Amino acid sequence: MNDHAKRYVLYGAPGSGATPVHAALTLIGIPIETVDVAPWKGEAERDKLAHVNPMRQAPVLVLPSGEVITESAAILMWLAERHPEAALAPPADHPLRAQYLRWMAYVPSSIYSMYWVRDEPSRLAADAESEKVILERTRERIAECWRMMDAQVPRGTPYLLGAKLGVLDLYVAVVSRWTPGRHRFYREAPRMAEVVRRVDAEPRLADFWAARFPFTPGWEGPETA
Ligand SMILES: N[C@@H](CCC(=O)N[C@@H](CS)C(=O)NCC(=O)O)C(=O)O
Repeated sequence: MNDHAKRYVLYGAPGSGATPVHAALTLIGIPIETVDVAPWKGEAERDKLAHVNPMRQAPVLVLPSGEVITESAAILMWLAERHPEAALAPPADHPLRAQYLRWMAYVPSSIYSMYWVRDEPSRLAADAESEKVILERTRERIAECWRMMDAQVPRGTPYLLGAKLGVLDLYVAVVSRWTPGRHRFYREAPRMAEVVRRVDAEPRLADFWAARFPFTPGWEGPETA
């Protein structure tokens, strides 16, 4: 067996949906090989994923056995389940298990799915004017979905599901950095704002963030979005 075959291989460029997966693997302590593909940049990049994911989307995690897992939430939940020692999710009998599953399904279905539309609105819109409307409305829909989630998530703990940083926190911390950006997110989702700031500042992830999704000037997005 060569080295490549023995390792986890994660497809997805820095800042993509591969980022929360990579952060979870970092907390678990699993070394991986990364393949930086940015499928939102066009057909040529998407084609680089076709051999592992016919949807030509990232993230894709290829296990040492060769098995392929796609779908960010599924990968995160699977990793948390396979590594209970890392305490990245409430176990099956935990009182917050239902809320964990609820929000892990909500983020990709209600929010992440909007970026397929946004990244290339011409896939749905017939002309430039319609594309503009789609971009405005999906931005507002994303903000509204964060607002609705924020009003319903558990409160009073450092992280969304208790005292420990878990995969839901990683997922929200990364996806909330996409359009309309963190400033808008902080206004719409004050409870989750406290949590994502804690995730940004997590010492075990400091090197990871610096390497894979740095906090460079302007990283929080436009103040007025
Ligand atoms: N349901 C997928 C969505 C993945 C997704 O949309 N990924 C983006 C990159 S962050 C992508 O590959 N976009 C390519 C495209 O728009 O066709 C998941 O949760 O993993």
